[in-house]
Amino acid sequence: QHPEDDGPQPEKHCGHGRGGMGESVSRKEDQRFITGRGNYVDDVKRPGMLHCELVRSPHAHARIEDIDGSRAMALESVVAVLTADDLLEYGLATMPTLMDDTQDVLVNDKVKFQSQEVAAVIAEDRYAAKDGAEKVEVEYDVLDPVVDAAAALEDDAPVIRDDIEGKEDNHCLDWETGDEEATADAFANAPVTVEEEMLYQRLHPAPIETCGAVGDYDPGKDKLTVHMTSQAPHIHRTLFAQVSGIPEHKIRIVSPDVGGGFGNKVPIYPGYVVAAAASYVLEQPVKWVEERSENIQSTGFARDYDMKGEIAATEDGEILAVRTDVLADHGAYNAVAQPSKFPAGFFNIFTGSYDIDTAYGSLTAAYTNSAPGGVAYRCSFRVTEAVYLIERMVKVLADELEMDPAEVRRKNFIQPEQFPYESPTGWNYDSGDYETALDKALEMADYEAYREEQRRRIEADEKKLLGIGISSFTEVVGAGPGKSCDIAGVEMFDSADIRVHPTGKATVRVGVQTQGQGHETTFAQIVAEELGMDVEDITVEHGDTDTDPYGLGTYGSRSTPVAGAATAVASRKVRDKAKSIAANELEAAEDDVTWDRESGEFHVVGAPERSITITEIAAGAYMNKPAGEEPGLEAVNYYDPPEMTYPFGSYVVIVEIDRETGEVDFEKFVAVDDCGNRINPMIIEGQIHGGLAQGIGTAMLEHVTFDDNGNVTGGDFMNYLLPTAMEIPEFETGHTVTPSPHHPIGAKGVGESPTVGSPPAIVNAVVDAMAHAGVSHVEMPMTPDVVWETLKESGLAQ
Ligand code: MCN
Ligand code: CUN
Repeated sequence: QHPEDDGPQPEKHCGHGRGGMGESVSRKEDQRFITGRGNYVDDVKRPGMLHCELVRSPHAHARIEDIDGSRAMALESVVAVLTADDLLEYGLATMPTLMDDTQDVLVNDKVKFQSQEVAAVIAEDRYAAKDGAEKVEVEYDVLDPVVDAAAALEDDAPVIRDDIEGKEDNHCLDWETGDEEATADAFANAPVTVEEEMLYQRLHPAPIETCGAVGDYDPGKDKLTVHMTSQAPHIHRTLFAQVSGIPEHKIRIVSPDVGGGFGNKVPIYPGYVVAAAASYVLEQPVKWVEERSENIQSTGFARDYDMKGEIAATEDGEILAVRTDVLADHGAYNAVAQPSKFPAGFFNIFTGSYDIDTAYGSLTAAYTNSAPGGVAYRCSFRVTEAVYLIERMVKVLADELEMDPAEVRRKNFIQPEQFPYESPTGWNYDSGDYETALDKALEMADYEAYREEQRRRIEADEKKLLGIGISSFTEVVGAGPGKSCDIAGVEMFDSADIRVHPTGKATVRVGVQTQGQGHETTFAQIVAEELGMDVEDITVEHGDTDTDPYGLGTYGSRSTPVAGAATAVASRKVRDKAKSIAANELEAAEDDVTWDRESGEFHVVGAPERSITITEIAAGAYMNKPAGEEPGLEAVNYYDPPEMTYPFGSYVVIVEIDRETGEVDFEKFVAVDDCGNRINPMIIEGQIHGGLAQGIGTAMLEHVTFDDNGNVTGGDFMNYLLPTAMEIPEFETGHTVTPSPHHPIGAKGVGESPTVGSPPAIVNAVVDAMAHAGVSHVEMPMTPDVVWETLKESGLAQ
């Protein structure tokens, strides 16, 4: 922290008018987005650019007997047909996944999931490439597939990973956390225990822009430039260099505008490698952009955790212990996109917002004949699953004890004075005030009145049931610290480089990569706050490994916690240097000059009228620097966070269920979030709205499904249902502010909170509507037919 101040208190004096912290500055990037001037990978065009189309397997499990590209090559515009053999020559037939597994770039021997990449056709235009791909003849020896994790672990299941030496089953990994024995003791002695099984179904992040790349090798400079849809360009370049053997400084990765990532653009996909390799070999630019169904069927899926939850408690609702056991489907390769040391992500925080003495979690993961996945989808690495588990279980406990679920939560919350709080699985929560957030949400939702109305409807046997669901979640975002979080060994720090130009305008470069979160605005706001500059005078750049400082990218809501901190620290370094120049300009001793955050000026102690802004002294750094001072006004910071940040919130969802149709209507949707000090309330609100919409999609609609032959039956937008404006109710948002004590500007991340927090609130609401008839759980997605079945089984259907 800067010695001169304690950081901004934006909620106290937000809006000093320069666009600093706490101001709802309009998004700078929207000018180009809403006028059609965004620049996405598919907008990248190069002279002589070729196009790549991937040939994909129609089978989920099959040995490749032969690939014949001659009919494709016979097409006039087809330039090349590539198979694993061609890539083998360059050592690129396989690539490492983010979890130390090895995935085929193009299938060498055996197809392991439907739509896996088998061959690539390079042609002069996209249509020719597609025609060519249709003409590639692949002979398959079809094998029995297994697409269900439990079935995959049975003794007679076909072995998927026979490429791994000595592998004779589909077991992928085991993982555990907490104290098994102490937890078993607690359960054995507890007056009350409850148990529920729940599936967090397979989802797909489904960003509007699918994945793509343009490989552009320049033989003149011996440099490979790859424009690609990447949430993490720097680490992708390092991995490219390691795999291809091309020196890292000879590779430039540019992530231009990204049309939504949601975790889908963290892994490296075969298409990227093929486009880059083809361009290198052919010495011509090569573009690959996948279609919608290719995106859903072959790129990283999310979730697919089959969970058993258990709570041990006292008669009056004090939680004594939590236990969970998970069966995870990892698909055909272990390619989960999580920090290397966390095979189950941050699932460890399944004790949630509650002060619980003992906990134990265990997990078994299996390989199946489905796309590799377990990518984080707006979830900070399995926190969504953890929150779903604990928030559902608290409701199960409340119903068992016939207690108000709000009361059970209040009874068990970690109290504000307990922070920093160490959870029974060893995680250090930085700060929180859970009860205040819950009370606020309950008040906004008019909770007591709805409880009253709910009772009335049950007594009157009305056609429409009312259900009230609560979720009081705790998130964990902002990976690092580097010592515990890394990708392929590279520690999870992040960075900012701030340069103030002679005319007092600034360029900021950051190591993270926006995909729609508004970084060009909010990072400029941090600098505006710290340097007293106008936000309009600051440009933020990212996504170019040639010019930006190294960073680990944007996922796990880490941009604000990590790169945001780097930006604040770099700003303060600039301010420190500016101070000596200010003293020089003000003709005062440096010790007599102080910084005033409110006015954004340096002034002479005791003579506030003698003041100067950083904009005004910038020229001095280049034209009139004090003796002995280095010229220029620039600073870089690489920030390794001491801890993660723990944003939280309470959501209250009120639904109406039609007993004649099973249709669920949202009557009210209240979201109270706390992400510490807020940079841009409007952008936060946008993040919350988007994430709640995804939470509704999760709870009500979305599911990637398979048939027995391994065909993806939910692999396009006809079958994989995303919520539209029609399904989304009005959201009522509120907030509380509990700053992070270890973050330079007291901010926590927020991008994933709404998706993490909302599904259990929605399911709790639907269950709550039917709880009086003995319903304890409804599986997601809660489509009308699922709800209808539940109504029938519980005798509530009309
Ligand atoms: N913010 C703020 N004050 C805070 C915290 C955040 O003003 N105290 C602002 C930030 O400055 C930033 C935005 O809110 O502009 C989100 O910040 P943060 O929580 O740090 O999250 P990231 O920027 O790291 O974004 C990642 C997160 C993730 S992991 C997914 S997935 C997701 C999400 O953001 N994908 C998105 N939101 C998305 N929004 C869009 N439009 N597109 C995606 O792909
Ligand atoms: Cu959890 S999805 Mo986001 O980390 O890219």
